[in-house]
Amino acid sequence: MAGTKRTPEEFSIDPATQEMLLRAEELGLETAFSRADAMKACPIGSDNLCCKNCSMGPCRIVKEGQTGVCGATADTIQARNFIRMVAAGAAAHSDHGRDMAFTLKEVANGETQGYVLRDVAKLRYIASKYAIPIEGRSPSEIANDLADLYIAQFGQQEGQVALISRAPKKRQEVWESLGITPRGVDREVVECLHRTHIGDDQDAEHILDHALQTALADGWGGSLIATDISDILFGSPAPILGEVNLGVLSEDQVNVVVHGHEPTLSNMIVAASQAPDILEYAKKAGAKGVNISGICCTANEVLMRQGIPAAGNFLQQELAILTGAVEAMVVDVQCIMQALVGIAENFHTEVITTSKKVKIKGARHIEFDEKKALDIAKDILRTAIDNYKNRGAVQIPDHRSPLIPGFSQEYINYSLGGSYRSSFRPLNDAVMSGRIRGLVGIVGCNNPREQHDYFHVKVAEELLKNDVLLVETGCSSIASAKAGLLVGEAGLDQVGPGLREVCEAIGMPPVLHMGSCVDNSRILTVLAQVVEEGGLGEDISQIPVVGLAPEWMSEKAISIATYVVASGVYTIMSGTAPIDSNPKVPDSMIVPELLSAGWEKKVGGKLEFINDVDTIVSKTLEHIDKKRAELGLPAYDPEAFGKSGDSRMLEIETLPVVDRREAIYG
Ligand code: NFS
Repeated sequence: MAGTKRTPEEFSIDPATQEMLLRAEELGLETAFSRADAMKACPIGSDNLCCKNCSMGPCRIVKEGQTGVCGATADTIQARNFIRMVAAGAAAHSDHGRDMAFTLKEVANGETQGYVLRDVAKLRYIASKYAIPIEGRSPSEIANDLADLYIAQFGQQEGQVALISRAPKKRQEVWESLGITPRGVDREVVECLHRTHIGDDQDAEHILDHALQTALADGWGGSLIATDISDILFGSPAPILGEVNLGVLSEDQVNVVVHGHEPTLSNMIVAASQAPDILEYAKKAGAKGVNISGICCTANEVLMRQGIPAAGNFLQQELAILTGAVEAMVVDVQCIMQALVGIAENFHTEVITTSKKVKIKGARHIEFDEKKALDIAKDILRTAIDNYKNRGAVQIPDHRSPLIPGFSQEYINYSLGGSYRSSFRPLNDAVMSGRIRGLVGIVGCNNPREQHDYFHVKVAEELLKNDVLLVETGCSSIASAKAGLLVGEAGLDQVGPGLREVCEAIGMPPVLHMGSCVDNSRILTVLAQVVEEGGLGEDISQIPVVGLAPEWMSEKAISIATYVVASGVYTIMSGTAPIDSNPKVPDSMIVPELLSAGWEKKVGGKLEFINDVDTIVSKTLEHIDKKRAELGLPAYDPEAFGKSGDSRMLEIETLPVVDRREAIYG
């Protein structure tokens, strides 16, 4: 593909994206899509067969028997490069979690402006998991203790990350027996960098063991901390009606797009946008109001809690600016393209950086501080409103889709059993009976080297037809939402008969939106609860479940995939494999083998890179059926279902009244 020029339809399946790509072409502007065509990927780097960890190189391994100057073999180089990706991804998620923990501490001590402990029930529940006393204590006292415990997880040197105790017992034993139970989040990341320095760990398998340990510190550590605290501060998500795609931008309001990952700033901007003084200020500027929307995982954070519309996923960040309708794009950390500033120069859009950790040359910096959160959020909004008068020509694609996000573990538990008997029993039963064939999580990014959204949507559609219940997060969930799969009734005509019955009985869409990328930790705790509920084995590795990251591009995605595998789940990524075999370098076969068969033997989950929708779907279903058989569950049979639920009722209603009784009772 590289070097060739694709059409807008080849770039993306999303009509709003196609329209904006045409506009970019008319205006002669570059986007990540066109840059991906122009930038031929380095073939040695694609296989990860180069090493620049010291200055004796950089070394490139292109033929049999060749090593780096230090003697490093292809497999050592590939394993080192892989684990460095895990370290960077785990660091990004976990540093986000650390900031959340510090915010919790400040909120507990009354040092912030505008934040409250919104979900006290979750605070008490989480605190009780670690034996933090809760009876007779104020929420602030409990939150203070929980914040201290969570902050301590980062610098902990020995023992195990406390949140590991939330994994099934059997899983913990697997980690213990392999010596990969994470000790402290920072320690594992630092050790990755130490081991991969010149002259350290030079055994691919041994290096990759530590990749598992580090990723576990992310999934069952940093990311889970971020999710827990976001819920405590901003509320555990519950279903809410939302909308996605660039059509959510407004023609006659000030558009502020929040982009990045941390919910602390975006939630405050949402709150500030509703303040009377800000509305007044916007009206004086000639606008009808302030319209907040999100891009990337920040979008998911405010969408699932407050119903704030999402303007798009990762590859739509530049396109939002191309509409000419965005007064300010407010960014914090992660997945923010430097190209935003360049494209914004052609419009009136202000790109505003807000994190202490992230500045972009040419962007305005308004640093966020939780202690003055509301004041700063208002400052940012006033800057955007002041910019409204500079708006030029506007072209907002008329595409927006409804969705129902907000399926947290707490909500799924409640929806399945009600307030008094909340439980996962109906879910486990549905899997055991075969109404639901299995569970699949589809997560992760977009990648302009692939057709935008195509893999996410196509794989989802195929699995739904096969009665697979989907949980999604991040850019994947936004892709599915744009395709109409995240609404209850509308999505159901596309799903298999058994899954349809379950969705109708419970009143849920066939694709459950679980949040942002750090919320992949919710998928882990959901799987732990499935095990705890009983009937589907004693360990996550026994559940008929598969993890997919169809359009991945970031190091965070590699960390996620690794902790999902380490938790016992078969995981498939597609697009570019970060570690690939070169037939001319036999040693380059070793690491892909270690990640798949090697890890399966150790942890019960394996990581594979497959670049074809049909193969992804068939391997996913094959794995689910294999796990069903191992559990002694009935083989999946779509013929067995579809004779109850709403479709059956509709059929019965067409019968003469006298025949209905017989139809129902036989
Ligand atoms: Ni996660 Fe990918 Fe970024 Fe979110 Fe989207 S690109 S690894 S899904 S926004 S983090």
